[in-house]
Amino acid sequence: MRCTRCREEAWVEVRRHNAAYCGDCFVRFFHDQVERAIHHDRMFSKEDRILVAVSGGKDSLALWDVLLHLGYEADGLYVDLGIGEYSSNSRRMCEQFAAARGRTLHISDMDAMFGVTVPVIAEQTRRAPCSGCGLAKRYLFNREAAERGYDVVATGHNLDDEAATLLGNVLHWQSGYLARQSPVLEAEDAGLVRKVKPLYRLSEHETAAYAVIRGIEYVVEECPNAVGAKSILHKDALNLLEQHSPGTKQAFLLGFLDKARGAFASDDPHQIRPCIECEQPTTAERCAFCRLLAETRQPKRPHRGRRRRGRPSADHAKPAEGVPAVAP
Ligand code: Q46
Ligand code: ZN
Repeated sequence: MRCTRCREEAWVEVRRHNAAYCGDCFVRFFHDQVERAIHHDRMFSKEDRILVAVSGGKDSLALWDVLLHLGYEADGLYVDLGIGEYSSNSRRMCEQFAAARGRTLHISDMDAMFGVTVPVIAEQTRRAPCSGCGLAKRYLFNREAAERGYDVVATGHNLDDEAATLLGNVLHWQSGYLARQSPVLEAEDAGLVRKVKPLYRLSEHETAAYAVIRGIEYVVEECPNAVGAKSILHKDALNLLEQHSPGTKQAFLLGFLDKARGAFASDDPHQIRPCIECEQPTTAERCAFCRLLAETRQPKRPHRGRRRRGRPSADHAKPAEGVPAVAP
């Protein structure tokens, strides 16, 4: 197989574009796709300060790498969730990445800040770990970005993540989540920071190939709580369709964004006000994160085999989709 651009030996095939690239041309293709997303969706400009939510995984570190390469002003934020060895390994990867490039990495350590970790929240509240984890990440991404004066938070959601989330939301007709599924979530109210997903046009396979070609070291192990996540089943289903018909995932996602998303837009008036405890924006008196902390700190109730609540998301620095940046 030859590179579509320079006719050298091709390393990476991009079947949905009917193309294949050598290492150098693939990196160019990847950068072009990210630039295209940034401009097409007016995500940010060279003047903006960008905070990249990094998990130590391939997607978020690849994203940080591309943004720096393209000349954007991008720092990192790592949220230490306290999930044993997985958290310590992924934190180390982020620290190494930042140190090698001389960039700032902010760290939000849940244990140090609030005296709780994701396993403790799950244990005390009987929620599924990903439920508390997703809520904590959404809260901390916004709060850290707002307090540190960043204009935008960028997450490493890729085409596979977005298409799988869309499939899950369509299967259950989650109209509220469908309305909010977008590569850009505007900061509609004071205290909220814009959220963007510059990798939404690139597949998981492509971000992995980019990380390898660019020599980015990342954590390969998955979070132990990701086992059995519905999002993995949805990804498998879409991969099967993609195998038979390359371009299915992209057509599904981009078609939805272009033709269908508007149909779910709601004009529900919601009033945002500061949480009475932490002053972060919320639609309730006390924000969802403060309520979660209170629930966690209550004396433990006996476990009566109650079903765990909540749904998982696919990557540690990628909160479950469609859920408001600040839950009511
Ligand atoms: S880090 Fe957190 Fe993920 Fe682990 S606990 Fe679940 S949401 S799986 S993406
Ligand atoms: Zn609060």
